[in-house]
Amino acid sequence: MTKATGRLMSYRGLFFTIFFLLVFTGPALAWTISANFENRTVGQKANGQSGFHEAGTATLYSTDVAHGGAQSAKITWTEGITGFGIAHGALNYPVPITGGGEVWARGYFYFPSGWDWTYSPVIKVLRIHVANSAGTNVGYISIMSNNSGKLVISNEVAFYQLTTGTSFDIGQWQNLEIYVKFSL
Ligand SMILES: [Ca+2]
Repeated sequence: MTKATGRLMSYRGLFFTIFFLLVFTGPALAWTISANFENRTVGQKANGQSGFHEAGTATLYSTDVAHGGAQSAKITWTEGITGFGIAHGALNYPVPITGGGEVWARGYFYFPSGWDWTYSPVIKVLRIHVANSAGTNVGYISIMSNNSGKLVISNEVAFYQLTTGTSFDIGQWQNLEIYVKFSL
């Protein structure tokens, strides 16, 4: 049996702003996690109430652009770095999702004009972490970018990865969604 241990991670952002809404429903219970990044101190790490559970050191509350309200999380990505520990935000589930459960993840992303996707091999944008019942990492269900800004759909659990013909938008908000139903 696999279960999602509750890490929804996003990487990348020369400065991109994101709004997350994560919804889970199952046969016995349902919960929603959302982050709108409102009413928090601009320039501080985008953690805590209305923010991520774990934000990177370059993931900060901002008023530069907003999808809803007045604020978003701004992730500053320095050209050439991997972004690990710096340019990410994670949300943890209150309880694991076990076999047969479902999860919907949605994020609103804004990549500003001048954004450059050049990287090898891929850039991780929106991800759901999957572990086995012992808590050992199994892989991620992801939306990623290839090095020319095409959406890559990846299921590491099933060893499946597809590069689509669809490009990420630049200079406008876009809504990315992942739905997963976990096998028994
Ligand atoms: Ca907002």
